[in-house]
Amino acid sequence: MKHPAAMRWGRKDTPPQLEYRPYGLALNRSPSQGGEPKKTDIMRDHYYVTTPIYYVNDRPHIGHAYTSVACDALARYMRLDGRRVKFLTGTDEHGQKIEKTAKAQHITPQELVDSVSVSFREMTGLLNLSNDDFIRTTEERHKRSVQAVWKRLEASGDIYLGKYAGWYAVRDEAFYAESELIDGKAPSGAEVEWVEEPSYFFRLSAWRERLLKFYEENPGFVMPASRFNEVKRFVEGGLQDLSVSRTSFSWGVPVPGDEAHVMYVWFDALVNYLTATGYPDANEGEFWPADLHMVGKDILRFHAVYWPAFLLSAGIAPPKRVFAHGWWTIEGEKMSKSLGNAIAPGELVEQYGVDQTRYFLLREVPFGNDGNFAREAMVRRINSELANNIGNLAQRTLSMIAKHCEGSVPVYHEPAFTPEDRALLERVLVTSEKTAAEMREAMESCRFQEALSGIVEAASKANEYIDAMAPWKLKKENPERMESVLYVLAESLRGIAIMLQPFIPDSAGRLLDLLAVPQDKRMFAHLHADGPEKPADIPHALKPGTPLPAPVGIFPRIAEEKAA
Ligand code: ME8
Repeated sequence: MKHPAAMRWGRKDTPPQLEYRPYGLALNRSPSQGGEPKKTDIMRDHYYVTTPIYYVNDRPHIGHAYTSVACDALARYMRLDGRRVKFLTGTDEHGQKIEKTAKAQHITPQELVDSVSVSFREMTGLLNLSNDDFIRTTEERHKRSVQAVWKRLEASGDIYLGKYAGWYAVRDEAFYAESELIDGKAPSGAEVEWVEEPSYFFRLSAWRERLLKFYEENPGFVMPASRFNEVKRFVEGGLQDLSVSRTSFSWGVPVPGDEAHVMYVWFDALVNYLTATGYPDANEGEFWPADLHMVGKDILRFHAVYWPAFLLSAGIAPPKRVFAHGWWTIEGEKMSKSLGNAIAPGELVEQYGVDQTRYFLLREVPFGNDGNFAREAMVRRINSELANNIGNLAQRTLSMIAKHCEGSVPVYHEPAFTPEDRALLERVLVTSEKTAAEMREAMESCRFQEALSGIVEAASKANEYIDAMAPWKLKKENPERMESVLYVLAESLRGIAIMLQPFIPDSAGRLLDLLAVPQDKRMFAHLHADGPEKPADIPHALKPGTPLPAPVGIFPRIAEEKAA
């Protein structure tokens, strides 16, 4: 059956009523298919995003899950927006903290890192992360890479041998000046110990002006902006040379040419981002510089001060951006080992579902701010937005189609879309060119909450439309109009499901399956009907008559008592 409205795609005498600007998929078109590629197309081609590599002295908890899920949403979003993505995560396995933890457990550091690294690898499966690589700093490829970077710093004259005498916090794996201590402890509250030993230093003090110049030339280097100000103030205050090797323990990468020293664990750890691009064999590789290092606010200094200084000294471009996110408290309390209140990602996934967990983490708090994890809030979010709003829209639409349209995509009957139809489709699809542009901007600046609330709002509009149109009444009065209304709703659902994919990939995918949307028609560019090749004033990609699978519920309600 040919969809009557589809005819309009070929009609030259009907000018499109809305301006049509292709995006997304167009980026993948070769010049022969679509003219000269724009400069921005090339710039937008690659996207490299990283999580911090996690210390294996601790089991995965909600803090790790948070960073990882945020990076995954970005990676998935960028792929759906037509970019070639590399998404890296992994484990940080050297240093005194790991050596100490192993000793306390009467096992070797190697045994410790092998067993705990597995639990972080398992977390990637649990949370449905789409990482392309999982790096471990004990891997051979990494040792070669760190040593190669070290040699470059040495060659540039920024490394010298001296003696460190000062405070060190094993928990933070960080050196502190006397003036930084608060009541004899690190500013983080970690215990410090006095360290006096031979050490190689990195001439960080010489990098103050060059770093400040780099910040000035790259105003988006650290986000949020308030965090960038903190970084700048810290650097403006003057920098001391940084101890980059240790001699009092051996669990680390040996310093080339002086095996009595192992490299400072943060030097070793930061280089992981470069190792994964193929360094040094492939130089910096096609994905360098990284587009985004996602980190918690506690480790911003390492990423925004030390790391660009190391790279600039090595003659390698620094990453384009570091985003420092906030911290979660648990039911109002600081998460800590002594309180034993850390929540394992597996526990949440088991109780609420993987997409529900992902959704809550990114929806609840503006990214960058601190947040509080409360089960009650989680259940409320899941029920009101996923189950009652989006789930209900899907359920009502799909079950009416199953019942009254012989279980296949309904026909949109001419004449053309009514103002109400148009308003909804424009909100969900066409203006989603606007919505999509807004979403791209939101995603590029990690405003996940905003991106999600836009989608939820679109679903509310669709629910208002279904109530106003009351297709159940039209069944007798005007069955053709009922079909048109259900068509518009199915199209809206398609748009909503496409946009939800980065956040809740499994549920969104199943929703698209229920709409029989082919796997290769699920990119952001497909929000506009069949993609940029088929401009239409109002998109309608779903083909009337296409058989649909029997509808099933996708967003279950969580029983309130479960929350207790
Ligand atoms: O720092 N809320 O590893 P890590 C939010 N190995 N995020 C939290 C959190 C919380 N309550 N608790 C921890 C390291 N995090 C280094 C990184 S990268 C070259 C090396 C976050 O396992 C924390 O902010 O201690 C950090 O970004 C991440 O978990 C990893 O912490």
